[in-house]
Amino acid sequence: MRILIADPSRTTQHVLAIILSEVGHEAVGVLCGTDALGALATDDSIDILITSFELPDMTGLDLCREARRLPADRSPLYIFAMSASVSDARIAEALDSGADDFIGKPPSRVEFFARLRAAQRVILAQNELVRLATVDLLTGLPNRRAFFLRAASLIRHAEQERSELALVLFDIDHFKSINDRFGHDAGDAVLRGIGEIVGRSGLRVARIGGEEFGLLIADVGFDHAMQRAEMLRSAVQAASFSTISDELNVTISLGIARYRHGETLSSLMKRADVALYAAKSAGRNRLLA
Ligand code: GH3
Ligand code: MG
Ligand code: MG
Ligand code: MG
Repeated sequence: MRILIADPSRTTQHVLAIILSEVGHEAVGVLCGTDALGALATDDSIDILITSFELPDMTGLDLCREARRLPADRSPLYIFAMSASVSDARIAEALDSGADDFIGKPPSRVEFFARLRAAQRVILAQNELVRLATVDLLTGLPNRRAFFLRAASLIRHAEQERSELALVLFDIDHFKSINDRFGHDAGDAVLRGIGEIVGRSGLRVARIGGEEFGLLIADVGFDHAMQRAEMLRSAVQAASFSTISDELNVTISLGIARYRHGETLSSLMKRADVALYAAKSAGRNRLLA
């Protein structure tokens, strides 16, 4: 696991990091609460925060509370509060501030390792729940819920940075007739195949409905976003999808909308959906803005 240590002493950080490395964990240290929050916000691979009660810019308890307010799309975080002075009141205060556990400073090795194993069980279970809640079972792509969480987060980002964001919606053409002619299993195989194609494209496409997909493209110019969407269209057109009995070809229609600062997600979705509808009406297998 990756562990962030917030402690005002480099020596304490170093000693803890060595103890943690003995049981295979990788630790990084920060000296204050502000740096800890920065690291947690930017590095999603950190599973555990160990914070001292005493930090130069805020208390460890404040850090616990702030860490619990990180965006909902951040991966689960387990928090140890750590203090040299141990009392029932202090332990209760730490847990009530958002810590999951409390350790003495320095921690007793045997107990600390057991508490880390307990933490690891909780983290694995939480990550599994997140996976079940955010991954589409059939295609392995992010699901509708994951798509909306990410969209909210990217709109916040676009507002803060005044940066570019584009939303693409696409839908398989005449998909009903694939089910009708070749069976529902063949339809499922095509959906899985679409999952593989978009997976290879490196784009973070989500399955937001039966045969409808969504893609958010942040921080690139609109022309570039259109090129990426067009790349998807031609990749799907070029692919052939193997079902038990047939090799099928399918196409997709895409609508793209450029985020306008201040607009809501539902307005952006609406505009992409209108463009998708226009692409269908214009003959399908095309991208329209
Ligand atoms: P259009 O080009 O206008 O999009 O035509 P279409 O036939 O794709 O559109 P329509 O919305 O009428 O049909 C979508 C079909 O997708 C209907 C539904 O049975 C099928 N579908 C939705 N989810 C699944 C799924 O998980 N598996 C399979 N096999 N079919 C699905
Ligand atoms: Mg549809
Ligand atoms: Mg349809
Ligand atoms: Mg369709």
